[in-house]
Amino acid sequence: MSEQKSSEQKPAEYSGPQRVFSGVQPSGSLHLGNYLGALVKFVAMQDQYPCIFCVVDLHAITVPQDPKLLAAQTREIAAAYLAAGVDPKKAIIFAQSSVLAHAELGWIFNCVARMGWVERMTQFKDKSSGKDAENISVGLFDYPVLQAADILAYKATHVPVGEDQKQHLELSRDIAAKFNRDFNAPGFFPLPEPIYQGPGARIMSLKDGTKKMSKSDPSDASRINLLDTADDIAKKIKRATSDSDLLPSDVKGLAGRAEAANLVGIYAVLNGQSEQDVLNEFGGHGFGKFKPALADLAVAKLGPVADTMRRLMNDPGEVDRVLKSGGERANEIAAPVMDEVRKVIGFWRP
Ligand code: AQP
Repeated sequence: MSEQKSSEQKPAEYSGPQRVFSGVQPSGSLHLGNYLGALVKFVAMQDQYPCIFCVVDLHAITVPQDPKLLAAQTREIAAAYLAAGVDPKKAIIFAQSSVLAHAELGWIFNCVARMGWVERMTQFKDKSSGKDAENISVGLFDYPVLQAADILAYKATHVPVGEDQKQHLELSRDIAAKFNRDFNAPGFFPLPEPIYQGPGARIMSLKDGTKKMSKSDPSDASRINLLDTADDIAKKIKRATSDSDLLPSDVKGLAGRAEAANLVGIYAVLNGQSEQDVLNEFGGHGFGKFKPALADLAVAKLGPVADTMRRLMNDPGEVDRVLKSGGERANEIAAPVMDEVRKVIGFWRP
């Protein structure tokens, strides 16, 4: 793929400030994968970089959403950011549709990205497979191009995401590089670096250790939702697919045991340990001992997050204030970038 060679370029020529951008869709209940793959990482980054965390409602409408629920879903994601520990004094939290730059730059990038690049996105292929292809929105196909605009409207340099977003981030880099080249503007956009290393980057379904935990999985038993009760969490972990072997005492013994590896991985991330530490404690024991310990740990860690989310959702005033002020701050960063973009492209200006 010749164009994608640009993914290997380093943003060495870019001399602007380092900045983090990421987002979560208000398209359903957040789950443990979103929490460990994204939210926990956001909190870790807010002390290192200027951070912008978006609730990506323009992405959510690529599939039908109930207009009566969408604003509440947006508040719910913002509440999850706050409950997970994102501090609105440090990081900007806002709704994507409140900053027009996303849509405008998304259109411009539609004219930079190549059909072949977008057609290769495997997430679209997965999401559209088995569905009536004629009836899928153009937006669902185009989603990764808007994602590039989300990041680059702020000239963001780092993007904490789960591993499922790797290919989309490569596309963002390709679009940035092609824009810089096509408009003879070297270093105008940075080539954003994905940050998905580390524990929690890929949490798998509780029902199938080869599939990622996902909001859109029809089985609610496949995921732990952030707002699940303690009882729900315990039941889901008890019924999670496992095998009849004992846990190994060495991580190498998890090879070929996708479900066991996933449950041990979840325990390790929630407890801030390595998988080996977990096996030092539970190796040689069966799931009858391990699953209740995992359930207790998950309830202890997620319970306070869910309580804070419920409190914030019952008082939307606080979340609305955060989103409003975040939208204004985000716009202050994006507006001058868009002025420069229009100039670089050569649009008419008074
Ligand atoms: N299973 C996962 N493990 C680790 N990280 C994950 N993320 C999602 N699933 C996992 C990360 O969560 C962030 C927000 O994702 P999103 O809501 O914008 O959309 P998504 O990636 O499409 O999440 P879902 O749950 O899988 O939704 P559906 O089912 O609608 O596709 C991203 O950083 C993502 O990497």
